[in-house]
Amino acid sequence: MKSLSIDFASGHIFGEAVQRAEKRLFELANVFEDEEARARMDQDQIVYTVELFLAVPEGTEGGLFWGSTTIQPGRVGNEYFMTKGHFHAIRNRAEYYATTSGMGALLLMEPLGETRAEPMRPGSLHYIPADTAHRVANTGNEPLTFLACWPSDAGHDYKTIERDGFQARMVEIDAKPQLVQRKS
Ligand code: PAN
Ligand code: ZN
Repeated sequence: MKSLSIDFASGHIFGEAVQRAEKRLFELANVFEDEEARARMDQDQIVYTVELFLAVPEGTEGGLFWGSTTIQPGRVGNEYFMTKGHFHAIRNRAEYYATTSGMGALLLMEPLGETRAEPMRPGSLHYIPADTAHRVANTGNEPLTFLACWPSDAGHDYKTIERDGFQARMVEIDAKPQLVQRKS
């Protein structure tokens, strides 16, 4: 196998085969509650970066993928910068997240919408069960980096979240991160 390495201090992964993708504000329309606030911000601003090692072709049964995500500190209105979030396309595929630096919250949503948050801090390890949508918010003042490992056939269903959103959002209230449930 070609060289592949992790710097555990920073959480970044390195190697010829590592792919990199950036998500900028213009790609996150309608992700945050305050869409007008997002539209007024610098659209080229990077919200998060993903480093990916796909050991086998996507969709292969029985393999594992490895990733590292860094979310910049920031907010859209009072809502923290966060990932788009997704269910896995094959719903019964689980995943691990492990935080290397920064502070954040892992939002976990069950199929009927029940949403909880697990605090993320350096060293925290998170098991994302099957059938659970997942999204991470950076609730701190520095970049938040976490590692991820998931099955190579899991796939990503972003459409369900684009349509329905999460039932709860991580927002800053009285200078503190709080999980606010949607009024239904
Ligand atoms: C992660 C995520 C990564 C970016 O590798 O894909 O953190 O978040 P979004 O995919 O929601 O934009 C993962 O959960 N893979 O399955
Ligand atoms: Zn995932």
